[in-house]
Amino acid sequence: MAEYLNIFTRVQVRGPAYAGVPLPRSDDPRQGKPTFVHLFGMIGDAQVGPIYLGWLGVLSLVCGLVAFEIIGLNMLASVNWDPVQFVRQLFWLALEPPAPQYGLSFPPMAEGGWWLMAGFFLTASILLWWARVYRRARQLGMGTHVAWAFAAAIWLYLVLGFIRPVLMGSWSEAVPFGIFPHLDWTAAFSIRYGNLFYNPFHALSIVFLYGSTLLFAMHGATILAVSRFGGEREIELSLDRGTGAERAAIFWRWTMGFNATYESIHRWAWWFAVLCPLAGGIGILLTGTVVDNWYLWAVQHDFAPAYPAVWPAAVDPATLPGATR
Ligand code: 07D
Ligand code: 07D
Repeated sequence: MAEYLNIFTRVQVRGPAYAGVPLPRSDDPRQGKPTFVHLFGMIGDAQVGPIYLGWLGVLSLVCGLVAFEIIGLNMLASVNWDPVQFVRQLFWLALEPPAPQYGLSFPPMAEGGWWLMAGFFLTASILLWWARVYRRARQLGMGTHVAWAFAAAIWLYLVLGFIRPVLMGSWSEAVPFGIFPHLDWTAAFSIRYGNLFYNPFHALSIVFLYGSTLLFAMHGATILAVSRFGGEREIELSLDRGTGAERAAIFWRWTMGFNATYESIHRWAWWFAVLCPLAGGIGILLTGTVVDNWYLWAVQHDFAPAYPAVWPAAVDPATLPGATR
């Protein structure tokens, strides 16, 4: 047997192509003849295809493509249809939402109308893909955990681009399309609302983000470390623990006194991942609707210190008359 205690190696087991379990009669046939790619086999399964497309998949891809085209062509138009400048400035180009004076109305196409349309098609694409994920899981007799985790990400996406702008009464509150422009929006949002670090839901979201990487590292490492004992056969081992599972558990009980189980570690992972955008979405939803300045909010709730009295007087801009609470 191949020595398995290595970070990179993966033994490639090659059987005959497998189309998957039979599908219900109401389903479409799967597309494509399966092929084998050795390179893919190094990071996953060497078998590529067949893929299930179905009408949800096709519609989602079409809507995604429409959104992608609208965004790309608007960016190209913004550099006067010059392909060289398009490539050179790609990361800085944007399709911006409408200006504040348009509120929630439909603005002229060149002043945010295209943004609304791209947003509509992107959202349709994402929701259709969600339905596809849900349906494929059901058709395979699986649980729908992947779909609900995806829904948590979609929640944050909808809060950022739809729910909060609607509550604020203006599309101008939403995120622009573009690589760096969406980062500029993120930084500006934080400053406008008094530093997002003082938003406890941002903090919670970070806890679950960092926690997810920690759990992922611990779990991935543990399973690799016991793979020489068949430890990566996690499902069999959660029903009937073998020596790999025992060693993995004892390792953590020895090093930190407590161990997750072959089953519970996946619940830890699922909840940490899901709670990251779930908590984040709550934090964004509260910003500007309930709380206008997170620093002042934190001072008020003994969560942050007020600026100390110094001479000459230092003025916190957030406390100036124009600033709102
Ligand atoms: C690795 C799975 C694969 C997914 C990838 C992303 C597109 C966009 C479209 C140019 C982990 C595919 C990218 C389809 C191309 C056009 C129009 C997932 C993996 C590879 N962001 N963000 C990125 C999105 C928000 C923030 C990168 C999307 C919020 C910061 C990528 C959304 C805020 C940083 C990207 C979204 C925010 C990034 C890498 C939607 C607060 C970075 C993403 C729909 C949450 C990082 C230059 C990645 C970067 C980055 C996509 C929303 C903040 C372009 C699709 C508004 C601070 N974001 N983002 O790997 O390098 O995710 O930016 O909500 O530093 Mg972002
Ligand atoms: C974006 C969910 C939507 C994505 C979907 C996928 C496609 C197709 C295509 C694969 C990511 C769409 C898919 C389109 C893909 C292909 C081909 C999830 C998304 C549906 N922050 N911050 C967070 C940190 C600061 C700010 C969360 C750290 C500053 C704002 C996270 C730091 C300022 C927002 C986080 C830091 C600021 C956030 C995101 C450190 C900027 C948000 C969680 C160390 C100056 C978002 C409550 C997530 C949020 C968010 C981390 C700093 C602003 C935990 C570590 C102070 C405006 N920040 N941040 O899952 O939820 O995103 O806030 O400094 O909106 Mg922050």
